[in-house]
Amino acid sequence: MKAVKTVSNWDVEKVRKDFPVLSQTVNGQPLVYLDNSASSQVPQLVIDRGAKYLREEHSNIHRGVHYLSQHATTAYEAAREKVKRFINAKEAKECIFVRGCTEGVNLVANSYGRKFIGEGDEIIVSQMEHHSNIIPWQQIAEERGAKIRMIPMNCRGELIIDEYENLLNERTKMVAVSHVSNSLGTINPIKEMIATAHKFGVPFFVDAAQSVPHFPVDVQDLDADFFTFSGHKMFAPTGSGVLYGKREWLDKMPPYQTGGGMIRNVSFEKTTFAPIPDKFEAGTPSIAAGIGLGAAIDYLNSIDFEAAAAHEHALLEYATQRLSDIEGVKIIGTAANKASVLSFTIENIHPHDIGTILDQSGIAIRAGHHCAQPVMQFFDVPATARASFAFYNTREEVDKLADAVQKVIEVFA
Ligand code: C6P
Repeated sequence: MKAVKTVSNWDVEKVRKDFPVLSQTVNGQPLVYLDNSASSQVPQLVIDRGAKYLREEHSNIHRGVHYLSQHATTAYEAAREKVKRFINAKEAKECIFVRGCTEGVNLVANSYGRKFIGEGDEIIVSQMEHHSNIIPWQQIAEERGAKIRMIPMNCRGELIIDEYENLLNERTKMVAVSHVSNSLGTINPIKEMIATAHKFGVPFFVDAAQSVPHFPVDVQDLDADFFTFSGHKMFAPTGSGVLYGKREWLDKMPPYQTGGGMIRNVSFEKTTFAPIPDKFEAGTPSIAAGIGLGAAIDYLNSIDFEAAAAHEHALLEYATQRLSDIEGVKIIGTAANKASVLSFTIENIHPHDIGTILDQSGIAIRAGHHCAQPVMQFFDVPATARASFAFYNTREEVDKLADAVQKVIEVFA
């Protein structure tokens, strides 16, 4: 067996203690949580921050003159500042709070799309996108008389960059691509792809749902025009997420949803809108979740995120090797540059059966099409089993996964 490196400056046992859920047993076995791409777990610091808000600060924000409202507003806006620093946005106002990545894509597809996309225009997406980064573009394309163009991938699950360059032209109005594929784990060369789109004057939308939890990002360095991610995949509560957009775009875009909190002046003759970020944050937001997202960023700032990423990468390599050594297992997605995700199939065994049997050993993986049916069609499989790692996973857990996969094969034999 080839030697797979471990990361010496990462104390995984210490980090695991920060995540209370990891110490429980499931079906009589210690929980092995390998479904981090669906939702990651939440550290005690984030749980405590949410509880403090509910216990001591709960009230509506941006509206009240009273103590609690001002306190909650300050905490919520402090979370926005943390987001700004975490992704290195130029201004906190460029960071719009959304429910999650899906809402981020829908916001831009609808708002940008209604203003800037017209008859005969083209929107480029890739073959490995999550449905959330396909359907909103498809819908707006249909409404505006535009076309969707698709960047194909090769059999390793890597985008064919020459084909991408050939798709760009004067009709292209947006390129929308994931930073990391949720079904294959491929890390796309997003910085280079953005630079290419910009040569054609085309804005670039990054679906960062699967990158932000796994390695540091910098939206200014990437020069992304839009960049969205979900809190619940990065150690924060559900209902939190961020859409980053360059001010030059956000200022020009119309509101996506309308209602309270996003106006400057309303009369029956005419309504004018507040500047960003309020223009895109109609109604009462998920205040506790937003503050929780800020706490998750505090947590990530308190650990050595570079060492965490290196540990996770070493785990992915080790798991790839362990599973590749098992006869009958096929890895789906073998790109040279990958993060977190190990998708696989076992000859003649449905992924749902794999997932159910692994669950009996306390191992949580995801089985299905992962909301990426075009990827399944490309690899000609109905579904895959997917183990996805976070920095709190261990080599022992990978061993348990490999042993359980071997057992699945034996059960079906
Ligand atoms: N992927 C997975 O198990 P939401 O649901 O809005 O938080 O995120 C949507 C989304 C968008 N893009 C990518 C690349 C994603 O991975 C996801 C969510 C989960 O893979 C649930 S399907």
